[in-house]
Amino acid sequence: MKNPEVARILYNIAIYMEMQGEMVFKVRAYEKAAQSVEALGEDVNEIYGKGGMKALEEIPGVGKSIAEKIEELLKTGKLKYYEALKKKIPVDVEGLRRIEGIGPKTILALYKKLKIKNIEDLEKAAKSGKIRTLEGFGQKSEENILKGIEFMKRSSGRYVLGHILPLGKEIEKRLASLEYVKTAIVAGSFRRRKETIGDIDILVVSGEPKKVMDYFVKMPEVINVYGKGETKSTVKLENGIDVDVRVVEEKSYGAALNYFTGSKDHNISLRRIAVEKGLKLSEYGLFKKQKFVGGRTEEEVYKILGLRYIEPEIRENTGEIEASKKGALPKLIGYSDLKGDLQTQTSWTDGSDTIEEMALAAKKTGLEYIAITDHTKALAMTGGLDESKIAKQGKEIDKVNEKLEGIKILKGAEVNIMKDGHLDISDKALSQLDIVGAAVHSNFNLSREDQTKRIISAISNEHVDILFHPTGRIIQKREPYDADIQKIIDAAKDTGTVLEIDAYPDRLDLKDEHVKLAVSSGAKLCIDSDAHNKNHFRFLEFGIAQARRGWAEKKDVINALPLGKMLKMIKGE
Ligand code: DGT
Ligand code: CA
Ligand code: CA
Ligand code: ZN
Repeated sequence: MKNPEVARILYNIAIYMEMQGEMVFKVRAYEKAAQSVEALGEDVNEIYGKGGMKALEEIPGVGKSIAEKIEELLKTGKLKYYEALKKKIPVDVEGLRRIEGIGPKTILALYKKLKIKNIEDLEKAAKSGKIRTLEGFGQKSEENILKGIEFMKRSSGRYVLGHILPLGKEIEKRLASLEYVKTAIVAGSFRRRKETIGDIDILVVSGEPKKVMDYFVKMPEVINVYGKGETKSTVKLENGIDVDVRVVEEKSYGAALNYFTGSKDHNISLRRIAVEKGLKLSEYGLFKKQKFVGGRTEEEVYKILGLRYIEPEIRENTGEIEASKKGALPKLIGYSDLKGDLQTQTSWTDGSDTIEEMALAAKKTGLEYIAITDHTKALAMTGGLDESKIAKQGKEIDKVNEKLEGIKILKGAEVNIMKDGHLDISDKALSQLDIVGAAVHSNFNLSREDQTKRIISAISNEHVDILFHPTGRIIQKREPYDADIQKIIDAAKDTGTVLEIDAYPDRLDLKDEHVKLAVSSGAKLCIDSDAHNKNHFRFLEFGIAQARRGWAEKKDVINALPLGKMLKMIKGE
């Protein structure tokens, strides 16, 4: 059993526990452990193989009892405790949970009263008007359920990039290391770092395609072979995703990589330019009549077409080709340009690790500073801090700062924007902090006008430095709240508030198009991991990818600045 499956079972146990009215801290313990396992850079089997139970207990958020459960899963592929839960309440908790607004308590009520076991049952019941008759539900909640089901259907069949990236890179590495393979690279939407991907497209250069095909269809993750050809095969992996592989000749590598990276619309525009120049562009190369004129590298393809090289993340046919022609492409922020991280949570609230552990992990990632931004009191379920706890945490941060070298810890908070736009922490307490991030965590369903006003009113508070996860969407789970993003961007610029790209894999909020709007409006951005444990700093890569997709440059991102300059910028000095 691999990490995603172990994490999935731990998440499901948390849902069952919450359904049964278990204590909040127990439920959170399973969630934290699940998050941790999901974010591990290493295979949990290897961790266990090398260090046994002890090594399992060293995973952030994993204590003895959860470690024992993981051990049972790894050893037997099953968990008696989980099987018993499923038997007692035989519902598809995972599926139902994916529908917005459906929590564990609702799942239980729907099962007890209407025998609803899965999404199909739920849709039927909602369509026939049965839900509105239940106590605590109304016509509005019935409509919301149907909307939620619609949304889920539209997004299914795609995978969150951050969940697939480690596996894609691992397969790429494996293929590249074969002695008969010259190059192996994942192309497609994966290479463009789109927030969700439909499948994994791999391009291989090899003189022995047959051997590549044999190896590929026999990889341990493969559960189905749709087709195996001489130079092209497609398989399904155990986690459900499809993988295409194609072997090409060295001479066509650039053209093929360009073609299979896409996007399709970008390709179509390139082909048009080729035609205008009397050429033909295909995945085999650039041709004049029948004669090959180039295609060994992507750089060569763009050059012959009279273009500057275009980074994969912006190949969406949204102006990059014109910009390239004019020599006006942005110089995208690089994957190692960040100096700090301005949103992290610790075990003071819903994170798993201490301030010191987080700081050390950040330092190891190569960062120079982090802000500790635990939740505040209105988010009671996370144990949010009040003014006195914030002050207490500040003292603790002073102590850790004295002890550690090479990393600076900033005092911060993730304060809640209340329904009317005021904050749940006093101005006086906020004035003591280095970094104040404000965020919406409630009342997602206000009208567009009220939501916009609420957010603008919050960021107009002089103490607020950053608007965290500005639209609140969760990929494949929750739509962004309805707000006028351009107005918010303008207000952010006017008030000197920074807009966050939250790098958490299923947030990536701002979206790429919002980033582009923010950049062209002159608002400042930051890219934060939203880390809830020490392994989460690697999420920053996904946030950087999102920033690049939105054409952001280093100068647009405040945490690409060294500490002193960043603080000056954020405090408007
Ligand atoms: P996905 O998998 O839905 O996230 O998106 P992509 O972009 O990876 O699309 P996919 O896997 O269908 O195809 C990979 C690339 O192959 C795509 O980005 C561009 C190229 N391609 C696929 N179909 C066509 C086509 O009909 N015309 C052109 N010009 N290129 C295509
Ligand atoms: Ca693809
Ligand atoms: Ca494909
Ligand atoms: Zn938040």
